[in-house]
Amino acid sequence: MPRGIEAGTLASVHRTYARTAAFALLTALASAPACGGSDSDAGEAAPAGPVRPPPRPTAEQEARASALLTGPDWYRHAVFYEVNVRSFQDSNGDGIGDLNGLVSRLDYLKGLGVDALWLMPIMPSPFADSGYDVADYRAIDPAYGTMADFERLLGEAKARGMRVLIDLVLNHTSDAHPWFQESRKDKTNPKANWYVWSDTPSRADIGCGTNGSTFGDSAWELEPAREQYYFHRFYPGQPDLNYREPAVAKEMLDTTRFWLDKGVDGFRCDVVGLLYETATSCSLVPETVDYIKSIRQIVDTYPDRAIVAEPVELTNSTPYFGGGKDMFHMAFDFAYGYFWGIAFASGDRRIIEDAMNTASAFPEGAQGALVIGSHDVLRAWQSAGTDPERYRGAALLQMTMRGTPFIYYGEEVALRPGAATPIDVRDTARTPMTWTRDGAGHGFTTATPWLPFGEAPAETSVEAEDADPDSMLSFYRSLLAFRRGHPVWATGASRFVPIDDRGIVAFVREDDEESYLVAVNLASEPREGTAPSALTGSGRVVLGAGSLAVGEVVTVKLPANGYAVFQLRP
Ligand SMILES: [Ca+2]
Repeated sequence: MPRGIEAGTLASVHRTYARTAAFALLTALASAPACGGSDSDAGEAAPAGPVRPPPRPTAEQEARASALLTGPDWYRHAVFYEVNVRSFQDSNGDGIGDLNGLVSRLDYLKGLGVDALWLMPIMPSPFADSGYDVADYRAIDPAYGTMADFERLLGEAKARGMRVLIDLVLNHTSDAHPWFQESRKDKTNPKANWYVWSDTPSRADIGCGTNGSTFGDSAWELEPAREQYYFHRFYPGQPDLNYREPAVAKEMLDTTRFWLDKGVDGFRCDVVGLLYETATSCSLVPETVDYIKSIRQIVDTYPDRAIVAEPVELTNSTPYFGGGKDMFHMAFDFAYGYFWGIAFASGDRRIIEDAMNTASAFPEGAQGALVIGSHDVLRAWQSAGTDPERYRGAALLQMTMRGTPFIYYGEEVALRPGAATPIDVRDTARTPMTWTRDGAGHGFTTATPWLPFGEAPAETSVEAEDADPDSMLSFYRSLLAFRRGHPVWATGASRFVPIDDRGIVAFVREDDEESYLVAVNLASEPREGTAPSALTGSGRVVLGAGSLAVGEVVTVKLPANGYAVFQLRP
C-alpha cells in the first residue's frame, strides 16, 4: 500500500473497486495545491532553458527499434496507445468514431512513435457501460464498422509495423446478450446455469457483492420471469458469467482463439481477476489463476502475442504474473498510474517510490504496463492540477520507469475533461479527439459529436499543437523520440536513488550499453537534495533542466516542478 495515501481512503477504493468512487476521490485529492515543507535551499538557479531532444528519432534509432520490436519480446519495447474508437475519428459523418476513421489516423500515430494499439471494446453492445457490456463476442458493433473493416485495420496496422490488441471482457456480458436472454427465462433452459443465480440476493458460496456492486447498488438483481436474482459485479445490465459452468469456460476460451485466428496481437483483459468467486474471496482465487493459465497456453500457441491484465488490486499487480511466463505478459501498474497526482499535489514521492519498489520485485519476465490516465480515471490534465510542468514530469516518469508505456488517446495533446456524462462521470475523460483548430467538429466529425468536446478544443487540437514547439504534443514527440531504440528504458535495470528531499524522485536506469539518472521535482518550488550513492559519469543533461554532481554523494538540483534526464554513460 502506498504509504502516502490514507489507509482508510485506499481501503474504500479496494473494498468495492469502485471505479466511479475512486474517480471522485482522485478529483478531490489531485486538485489539492502542492505543499512546501522542505528545509533545503535550492541555491543558485538551475541552468536556463530545458534541453529538448529532437522531435524525430534518427534512422539508426529506427533501425534499432525495428529489431527490438521483432520477435516474442516486442511488447517490452513497444509504446502502446489506448484508443477509444468511438471518440477518435468519425469517417462516415454520424458523429461516432469508427474503425475506418482510426485507419485514417494510423500515420499520425506512427509518426508520434506509437507501436501498438489497444482498442477499447468494439463488439456489439447496448453501451450501458461504454461497450464493457458485450452482446456478441464474435462481431463488430455496426457503429464502428464491419468485420471486413476490422480486418482492414489489422492489415493497415501490420503494413506500418504496428500491432493491435483488443479489449476482452470475460467477467460479464450485456443483459442483451442472447445467452442471458435465454438464461433469464426459467430455471431449466439450456443456458440456465450460464450466469450466477440465487433465490435470495446473496449466496453463501460468493463472499462478495452481497452488500454492493462496484457501482454502488446491490450486486443482485431480481429477474421476475425466473423468480431469482442474478449476480452483477458492475451495472445491472452486466450479469456475471458463471465460469463454474464448463460450457461457459470453454466458450470464452474459444472466443480468444477466434480473435487470435483473426490476427489480433493480443488482449487487454478487463477485470480478469473476478472470473470465479469463493465464499471468502472474489479476487484472483485459485480457479481464476488456473483459467488465466489456460488463456496463456492458448495465446502461446500463436507467435508473438501478448496479453495485459487490468488488475483488481490497485497497488500491486504482482499476482497477475504468476511465475513470470505462465499468466500475463503485462499488468497495469495503477499504483503509479492512478495515484501520481497525489504525489505531485503533496510534493511527496512515497507513492511513486513504493510503486517502483513493488515493480522491482516482479518475477523474471514480468513487465509492468505504465499509464498516467485511462478511460476509468481523470484526464491527466486534472491529475496534474492543470499544471503543464507536473504533467510533463508525470509523462517523463511514465516513459523512463521500467516497463511499457500505454498512452491514453489525447494524452499527447493534454486533452481536457468534458462536462457531459451520459453514462457516468468517466465520460468526462472520454470526449472526442480534437484534430483541427476550427470547425464545429474539430476534424473529428462533420456531424454533431456523440459526446461534446472537452474544454479548450481548439487549443488542444493536433493542428494547433503541431505548430507550437512548446506544446504538449511537441514534448511527447521529443520524449518518445528520445527513448526510441534504447532498450535500457524497457528492460534495463532500475535502481532508486534515495535523495534526502522527498520532493525529488530519482532513479538510475542502466544496461550494458548506457546509463542514465532520471530526476523529477514534485514540488512547486526549486529543490536540491543529496543521496549517498556512488555514481560516476558526466551527468550531462540530455532532457529537461537541472544539475547533477556525482561522486561519493549525488547532488541533484531541479527547478520548480522540474525534471531532467542526466546521462552517466557512455
Ligand atoms: Ca462513424
